[in-house]
Amino acid sequence: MQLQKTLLALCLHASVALQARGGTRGANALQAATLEPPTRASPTAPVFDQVCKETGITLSRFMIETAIANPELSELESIFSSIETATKTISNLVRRSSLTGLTGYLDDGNINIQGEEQKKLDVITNDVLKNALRFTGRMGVLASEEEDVPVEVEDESAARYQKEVLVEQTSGKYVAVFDPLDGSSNVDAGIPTGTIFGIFEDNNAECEVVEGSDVSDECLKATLQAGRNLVASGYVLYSSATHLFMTLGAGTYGFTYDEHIGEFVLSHPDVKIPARGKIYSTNEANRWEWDQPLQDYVTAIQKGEGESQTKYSARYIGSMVGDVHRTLLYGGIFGYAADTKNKAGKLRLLYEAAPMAFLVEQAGGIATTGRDRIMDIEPSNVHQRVPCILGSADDVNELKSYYAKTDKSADIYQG
Ligand code: FDP
Repeated sequence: MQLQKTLLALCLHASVALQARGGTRGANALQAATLEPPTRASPTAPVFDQVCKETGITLSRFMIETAIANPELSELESIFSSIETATKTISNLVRRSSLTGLTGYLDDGNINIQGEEQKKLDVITNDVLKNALRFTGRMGVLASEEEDVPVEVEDESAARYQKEVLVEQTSGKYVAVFDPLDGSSNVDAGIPTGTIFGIFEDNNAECEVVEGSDVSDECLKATLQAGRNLVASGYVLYSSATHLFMTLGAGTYGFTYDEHIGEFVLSHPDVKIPARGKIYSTNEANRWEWDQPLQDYVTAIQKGEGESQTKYSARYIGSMVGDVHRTLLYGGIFGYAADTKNKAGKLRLLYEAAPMAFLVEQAGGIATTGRDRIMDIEPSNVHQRVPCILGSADDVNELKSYYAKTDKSADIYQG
């Protein structure tokens, strides 16, 4: 009894302390976070009036409170629980890969449709995430970077059997899109990698899977949605710590994996990207093949001749989750632009650019092709690529002003 009283006192004390340093800003901060006009009403924020010092606010508690405040979102609780389990497993697999023989490429040299050789970890992490999601019973459709199943693309007959939509027939009302191990070309060198995910509502009642037959057009329609329809998105970064950053459309929240209690704990409430940074992050080896406005912008910030009159530094990991994570926390601009060799850039719209755009916008940033908002692009192909430039609002707007001075017809990307 005495012990219970002491624990309760500790928890109540911790609650006050967290609020006093502004750690959990609660409903108002959550609701004020949306910059772009939302396509659906923002969820009501979870409120944490008591926080236990010993555990903090776990992701499970965050989702339980979210479901209490928004009963229509209650199914997301089990989806996040499955993402949590899968990404803890992936974090462990990545950390131990040099000891367990999981480095390198598949022995049979599997090449995916985009001409990339698949790593052992690409395949295993895909299975982990796919299985975790499919058994929630909440999923109608899953689309992953790593799946080899027919998908319909624009150029009908020849390109029909490309790859990578896995359709599960369940009663679920959600569609998940994901890249299980983004940046995996780096993984054997101990460089940060990550999982990116997005959740849409399955708004197509006609999507029905017939075993042994192709993916139906209705199921593809359920998958091919613009980013503005996302209900949730996030990433998990596997680095010096494992971080899970997510949004449900009312602010961006960051959790850090606490290995001592085996839980993701809220560490970055209501993340706000600085309005301007002084870091640019891009693969500059492509510079001579970029659009002229982008070349001119980068030259200006390198010389300290941009709007802020500050000389910028370059930081590029070459692993999107790590580069976006740093940009969210420190500010600045990250991008993979179109170049004359890759006319739509490299990043995939559905499971890389759009989920990251949602998260960045919810933190007060911007994500663009240079001209158009990433969230408004309607995908026509599951594996469609898109130029993606995102980050601090002032930095991205400055870049956009260079494009605005020129005619779109001169752009490499004509999407
Ligand atoms: P990776 O090929 O290692 O999976 O989209 C994949 C990605 O990594 C991103 O994570 C990263 O931002 C980009 O490619 C890096 O491409 P470059 O090597 O061409 O810079």
